[in-house]
Order: sequence, then structure tokens, then C-alpha cells
Amino acid sequence: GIRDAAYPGSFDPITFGHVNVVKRASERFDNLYVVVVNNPNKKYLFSLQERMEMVKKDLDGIKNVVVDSYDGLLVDYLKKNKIYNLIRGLRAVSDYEYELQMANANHMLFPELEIFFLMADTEFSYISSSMIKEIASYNGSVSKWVSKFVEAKLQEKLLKK
Ligand code: COD
Repeated sequence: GIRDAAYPGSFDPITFGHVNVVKRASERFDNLYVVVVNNPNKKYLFSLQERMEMVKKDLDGIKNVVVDSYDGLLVDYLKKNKIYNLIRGLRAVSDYEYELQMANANHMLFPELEIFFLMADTEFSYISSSMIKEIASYNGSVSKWVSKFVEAKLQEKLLKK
């Protein structure tokens, strides 16, 4: 519907930074569609199914959140589901260039779309999925930044090789 929003991402894996954005955005829209995107050209640590499982687990209990997946052009998903609001998170200046490029492209492809950027909360502003994967790959603790469920999945994936 017109007051729904989508928050798309790789979520490889989901972090407390993502969860913070979901909590804040879900309070401002009727339904928040958290869309786990699968891009065949991208290399992920976790399969789509694994990323979905972790997202569902971590967002369980947030009432108006719908977890979905998609492996096509994001704007096609949005048009199909009549979603006109897109949520993205901004951590640092380094996010800006990529986000600006994507926002411009998405807006060209879907002019009715409005794109909202939430500034990361200070406490989460340095968290990224890639940093967490790197730390976990050296058996460092990531319990401050991801759920116990995700931490166990990371250990299973990275250390059992
Ligand atoms: N605090 C706040 N925000 C955060 C944090 C944090 N700690 N960590 C991440 N975020 C934000 C990111 O900045 C991003 O906005 C969002 O959360 C999701 O992050 P990721 O890294 O999980 O996901 P991305 O950025 O890899 O997602 C990119 C998409 C998959 C959405 C994009 O590639 C896409 O739409 N692909 C589909 C194909 C398509 O339509 N391509 C054309 C796009 S123009």
C-alpha cells in the first residue's frame, strides 16, 4: 500500500545496525518489507536461504515487518508490490557515493519512488557485515554486533572449514 516501505539489502549477515534501521523505519510506516536481495553477480558468504533464516530470526517479534526475498531488479519488486517508499541506511561519507548512484538510478527507473535515508545511530555507525565476517574469520568475538544466532552461523561457516 501507499504507506508501506521496503528496506532492501544483502544482509550477509544481518547485524544490529540493520536491526536498528528496521526498528526505526517500521515505526514510521504501515508495513516494512525487509527484502533480502540475491544478486547472481555478487559473492555472498551465506546462501539466500541462510540469510533469510537469520533475518527472520533476528526480526521476529517486530509486528509490522514482512521478510521477503528477491532476485531481480529492485524497482520491479517495488512496482509489483505497489511499494513507493524505499529505506536505506547511511553510516559514513563512504556510503554516500554508492547510495547516491543507486538512488538516482532507482528514481530514474521508478519516478514515483521516494527514497529515505536513516542515519545510523552512533553506537552502530561503524558496524558492517564485511567487518564482522573478517573478525569472525579470525575467531574474534562479534557478539557486540550480531545476535547469538548469527554468531553461531558465522562460526559454523567460517571455522568448520
Ligand atoms: N547502520 C545503519 N545502516 C546500515 C548499517 C548500520 N550499521 N549497516 C548497513 N546499513 C545499511 C546500508 O547502508 C544499506 O543501506 C542497507 O543497510 C543494507 O546494507 P547491506 O550491505 O546489507 O546491503 P547492500 O547495500 O549490499 O544492498 C544493495 C542492494 C541489494 C539493495 C542492491 O544491490 C540492489 O538493489 N540489487 C538488486 C538489483 C538492482 O535493482 N540493481 C540496481 C540498483 S540501482
